[in-house]
Parts: sequence; structure tokens; C-alpha cells
Amino acid sequence: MTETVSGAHILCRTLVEAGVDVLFGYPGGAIMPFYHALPEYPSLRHILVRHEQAAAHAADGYARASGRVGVCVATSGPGATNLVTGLATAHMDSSPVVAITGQVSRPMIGRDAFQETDIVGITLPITKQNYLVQDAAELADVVRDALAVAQAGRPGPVLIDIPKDVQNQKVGFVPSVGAQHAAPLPTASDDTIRRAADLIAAAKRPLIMVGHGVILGNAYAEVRALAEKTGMPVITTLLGISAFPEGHPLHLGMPGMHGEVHVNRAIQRADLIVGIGLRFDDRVTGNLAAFAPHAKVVHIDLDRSEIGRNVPTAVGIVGDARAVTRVLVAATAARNCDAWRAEIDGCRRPQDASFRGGMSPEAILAAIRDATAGNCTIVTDVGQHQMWVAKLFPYRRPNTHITSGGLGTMGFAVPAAMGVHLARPGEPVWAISGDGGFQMNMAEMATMVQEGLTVKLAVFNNGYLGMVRQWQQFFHGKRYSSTPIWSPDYVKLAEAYGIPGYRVQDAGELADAVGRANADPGPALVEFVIEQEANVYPMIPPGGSLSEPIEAAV
Ligand SMILES: Cc1ncc(C[n+]2csc(CCOP(=O)(O)OP(=O)(O)O)c2C)c(N)n1
Repeated sequence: MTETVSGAHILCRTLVEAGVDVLFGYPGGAIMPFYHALPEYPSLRHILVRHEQAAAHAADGYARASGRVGVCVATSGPGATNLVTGLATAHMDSSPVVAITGQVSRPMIGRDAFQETDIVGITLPITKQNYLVQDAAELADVVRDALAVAQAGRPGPVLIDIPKDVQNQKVGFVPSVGAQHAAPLPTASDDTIRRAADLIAAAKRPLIMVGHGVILGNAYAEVRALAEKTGMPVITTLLGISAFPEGHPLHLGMPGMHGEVHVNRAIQRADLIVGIGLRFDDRVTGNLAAFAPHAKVVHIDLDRSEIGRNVPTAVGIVGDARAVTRVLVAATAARNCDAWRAEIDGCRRPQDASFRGGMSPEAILAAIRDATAGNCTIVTDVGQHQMWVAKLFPYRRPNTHITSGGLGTMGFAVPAAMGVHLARPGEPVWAISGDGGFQMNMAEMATMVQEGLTVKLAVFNNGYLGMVRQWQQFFHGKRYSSTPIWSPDYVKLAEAYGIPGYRVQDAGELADAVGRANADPGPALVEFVIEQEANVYPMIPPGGSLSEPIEAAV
């Protein structure tokens, strides 16, 4: 049955139809018709953020934690441009986000109208697809298409720009009859699977490397089955963390720039790498010319363009991580890699020997693990703390580590954690930031209070933009140019927002403060005052080979 409704109502109805239940946004002139319609759709919960960047990150966090599309909304001009960092972050990490922006009315487009920005042009390289809707009659199809595109195949962000007069335009609307069906994912040929299985059978030093694709594709059980059937040790990239049980005897850890020595050594000695759902980016490979010099690579990825893009591939398999790995497990003969594992174990180093004393990241993270019984989701920002968390937190459940891996966006953790909370209500969510990144989006504490979002905030306060200071120490003769950073009194700040704040300066206070913050019914903040000039070890210098780490002096 056709009804005559405005573009704004069509937008709301198609979102409701698709099962969207939360939007993160900020109103303004060009998106007002949408905000006028919104209260008539109570199933669309709107979270009013304090900056549109936070809306995009929160939608991204929601998407990563729920596996569904995250939606953010902004007005034209500055509202839309404030989304850009969040969309680029989602694009780099393959996160299904749909951004809806208001645009100036059609007759004003191209006239440098007030708050006019070509957001479609700006976001072209950082979206999977984007649309400028010129007629409300197309809007329903555009929204349905956008939601499908964001999730189809390798997920990513999509932007819909809707001129204000299109939001007000009244046209016929036909509600959708039934859900859309996703396009079938590509399947691997028998021949490529057989060649991969033959390589696994013949290898003396094989490894599995898993990335975000294993989490996005829900391939945990299949990857574990492949590892357990063959004995191949498993390496998890930064975005692959929590795709494989942390404490599993076959788990080696994280590779690359801050990867453990034994992990990078294993890569450099390996004769076969089976990469599943990762893109072999430069933070993982270091100097490509020197990466895994003895290894043949089997690369399984949903995105055909990733195969052979960074590393030469012996066997490329385009397909869904779960489906392909399942077939590969069946085609692979059982074996073990005991001698190889013993060789790798011989290269193990004690964790992060440079960070001594009570308030080590290990101790802080152990306190968070204990307070949450290990069942929380950790969302990290970018910097030293991010690497410590990646290396040290004992993840127990799949997809419980969320971070900005590809773009490395400071300011991500706090707003993304709000999205995670809404995707997983009732589960503890800890946003862990440095004192730099926290100050980028700390205004979202107000959002948490106004919207009742229970996010726990951890600030690793070292008085520096720590990771940059570390680079200055190693590569710029200790010239700490613009890296010392002043912080407000975080406890008072939290109190000003009406939330409890705790400062921990001594390891003896950890359990109590973290436990109390975790048990508080709403948001809470814990500041950890940590050693100022601690470093993340080991480190491969930028552009260096994985064989040449800088290690902590012992
Ligand atoms: C938006 C943004 N700006 C700049 C950088 C460059 N950068 C990477 S790590 C870092 C320092 C982070 O400092 P802090 O948040 O205090 O964390 P720490 O390294 O001390 O744990 C900077 C400035 C970035 N990644 N993102």
C-alpha cells in the first residue's frame, strides 16, 4: 500500500524496517526535518553526542561489537566534516557504519551556501559507497541499499547525503516486504584448497596468522580446528586479537612493530604462513623486502584486491574466512608441529622487562581482568597503552578487544566504548586511553551521563604523548618536542560530570579502585598514574626488518 510521506519519515521508516535501534548524532539546520520526524519513532534511540566525531566512532564501536550496522547522523557542513575521521577509521578497519548527513536544499547546492560542503566528494575515498539523494522517491531504496552495502562482503562505511528539501519532499512510500537477502559470498575452488592443504602437509615451520576477517566472519571455531588438527602455531594481528584464545598452547601473540620477539622470529623462520582475514599491513610486516624470507604464503581473504597486494602469495583463496577455513580443515591431514613449537618457545622473552615496579600495565590490566571476571570488552585508544593492552590483556571471549588498528585514531576509545555498551548492555566495557587521547574526546562523559551509558574509563597518565615521546627518545635524540602534556585533575573532572573518579598511584590501591569503579552502577573513571618514560618493548624501527628489534636493556 502506498502512503504519501516526507523524505524524513521515509528515512525513519526504512531505518526501523531494517531493525536499526540506535543512532548516534547531533542536529543542525540541514538535518532538522529528520530530527522533527524522529520522536515519532520511539524504537529509534538517539544518542546525542558532544561532537560528531564521537557519533561516528560510537556507531563504529556498536557495529564491531554487535556485527550489525552502526548508524550516525550529522548536519551539513561542519557536522558532516566532523564525521570524517570516524568514517576513515571505520573504512580502514572494515566496520559497517552508515552515516546520514543533512545537505543544503537542492537549489542551493553549488552556491557556497551557508554550511554547504561537498561531503560526498570529501568522503569518496573513505567510504565503500556514498549517495547524494536528489529525490525523496529514491530515498527508501537508497537507505536499504546503503545498509546492505555496508555489511556485504568486506564491510565498510557508507554515507547518505540528503538535502533538506528532499527531507521535506512528500512522495509515495511503499513499506518493504521482507528482509533483503545478502549476496552469496565467493567460495573457494577445490584446486586452491588442495594446494593449500598440500603446502600445510609439506611445511616444516608453518604458522597461521589471523586478522580482523576472522572476527568479522565469525570463524573462531574453524581457525581453532585448523590449528588443533595441524599443530600450527597461531599469531593474532592487532585487529585479530581475541579471534583465538589468548591462553591456548598454540597461541603465540602479536606480530610486527611491537610484536613479541618470539613471534617475529617465528615469522622470519617460517616456511609457510597461512594468513586468514588479514591484509599484511606495514605495521605487521615491517620492511616488506625482508619479511618472512623463507615462507610461502597462503592468503585467505574475502577481498580479492588484498590477495598479493602486500606479500607475494603462493595460493590465494578469495572467500569468507569461516567457509574457507572449514573446507581447509576437512582437506588437511592431521599432523603436529612439536619440534617447531619448541624452537619458537626457545625465543620467548619475559614480558616487557622495562616496566618494573608496582604500577605496571600488567598489574593494571590484571586488576581490570579480576574485577570483571575476565568477561569485559576492552576498547583502546592509540599509543603505548594500546600496545600494552594488546600484548598483555588475557582475552577470554571472541571479539572483546576493539581498537583503531588501521587509521590509529586517538580519541577513538571513549566514544567507541559507548557504542560497545549499547551493543552489549549489561556487560562491562572498559575504555582504556592515554592522557593525550582521552583529552581528545573526554567531553563524551557528558553523553554517558545524559544517556545513562555505563562505560568505565581508564586513563593511563604518563604526562606525555607517550608513543611519540618514545619515538623521539629512540630516533630523535631524546628531543621531547611538544610531547609533554598537561592534564586536568581527572578525579575532579569526573566529579564535575557527576561520575565517580579514582586516582591510583600505587599498585596496592589497584584492586580496590578498579573494583569500585567496575561495581559503580554508571560510568566511572580511573586514572592510573604510571611511570613517565616507560617504553613499549620490543620495537621494530619504522621500515626495519622483523629480524632487528630494539629490545629492553636487561
Ligand atoms: C588523532 C591522532 N593524532 C595524532 C596521532 C599520533 N600519535 C600516535 S600515538 C600518540 C601519542 C598518544 O599519547 P597518549 O594518548 O597519551 O597515549 P600513550 O602513548 O602515552 O599511551 C600520538 C600523538 C594519532 N595517532 N591520532
